[in-house]
Amino acid sequence: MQEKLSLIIPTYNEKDNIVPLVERISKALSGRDYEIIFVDDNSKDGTIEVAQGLSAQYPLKVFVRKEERGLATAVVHGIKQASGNIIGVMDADLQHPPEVLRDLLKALENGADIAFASRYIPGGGCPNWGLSRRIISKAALKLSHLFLPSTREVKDPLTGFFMFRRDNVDVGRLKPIGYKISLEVMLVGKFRNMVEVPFIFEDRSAGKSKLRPQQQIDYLKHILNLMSRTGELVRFLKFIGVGISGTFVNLGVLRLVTAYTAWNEKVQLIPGIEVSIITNFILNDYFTFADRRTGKKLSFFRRLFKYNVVALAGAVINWGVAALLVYLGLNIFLADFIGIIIAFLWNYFFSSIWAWK
Ligand SMILES: Nc1nc2c(ncn2[C@@H]2O[C@H](COP(=O)(O)OP(=O)(O)OP(=O)(O)O)[C@@H](O)[C@H]2O)c(=O)[nH]1
Ligand SMILES: [Mg+2]
Repeated sequence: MQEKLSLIIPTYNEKDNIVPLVERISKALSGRDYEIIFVDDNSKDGTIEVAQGLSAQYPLKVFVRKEERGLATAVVHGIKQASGNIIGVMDADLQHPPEVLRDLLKALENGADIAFASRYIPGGGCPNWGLSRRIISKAALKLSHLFLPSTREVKDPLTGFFMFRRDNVDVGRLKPIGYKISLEVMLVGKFRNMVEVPFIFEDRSAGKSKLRPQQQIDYLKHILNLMSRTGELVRFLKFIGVGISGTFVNLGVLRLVTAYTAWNEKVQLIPGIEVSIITNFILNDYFTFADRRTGKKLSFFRRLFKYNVVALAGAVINWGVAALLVYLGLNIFLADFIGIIIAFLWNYFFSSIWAWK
């Protein structure tokens, strides 16, 4: 039997988009069991009336929230009202072409339990974006890949256009902040088979963007919140703690070496660096990445070797960044501090994606 699709569409002042949107959805989904759920945050431009006016002709419901505002929480509200087992989420402004709904459905029918309409796989894209929006979007993507490792499997986990089976998500646990509902669903749900289908992010058909700088702050809060809920924040803090311990090991060994050898100073620095890399490795192996040690083919020595490569490259990066900034006129301590932060993020990222893959 065909599973019912509930398509959740958050709206805020989208009056002129509603009719073409519903017509295109209805064409794209003809012959299929579905409902459209609009969740509107009390628009004053007539969106609600236009949408309600279509409910006699199309399988469509309109929910109006008066107490709350926000894209992602509106979507959660809609999911709670849905009667279908397949949940789809899309924007109202026709930037998400309704025809792609068929590809998303096909992906679920072929065994995916969540399917993302992706801007960042071959065939997808956002050709009309300016440079600054491109950079912000890519930076946001890198942040999620860096700090929330389970998002790395997906090239565009921040898309607002996706579909999943409701049974895979405990809806009561969805507590998103801001805009990125796909990230919240992906990390709260239990998905084994995640698939992406390409789509071209079109120009807004009518109406105004609701994107505000506040959304970028909300995004950072959401990442931090998800890190804390998934245990990744604890992992990150452990990595910082281990890094600090390594600094003391490095200095302690340097003290011994300078006390007991008469080597050249450049050589005297080396044992402390290598010993601290090894103690950092052991602590990270048993402590920070304990959950990634078991069941993996990488032997202890392979992991140690890889971590060594990462940490030594990190040291070179620290030095290179600091030297460049000093060359550009920055104070040497500030330059070194920035070098340390960048090298630290490098170490964390490559430890996570390579040494303890
Ligand atoms: N219910 C509800 N919907 C919202 C809210 N903010 C935005 N939306 C809807 O969420 C969808 C995406 O918002 P947009 O403003 O288009 O965001 P965007 O696509 O990232 O930005 P543009 O490319 O400038 O359009 C649209 O359907 C909006 O109407 C809100 O606070 N509440
Ligand atoms: Mg939009």
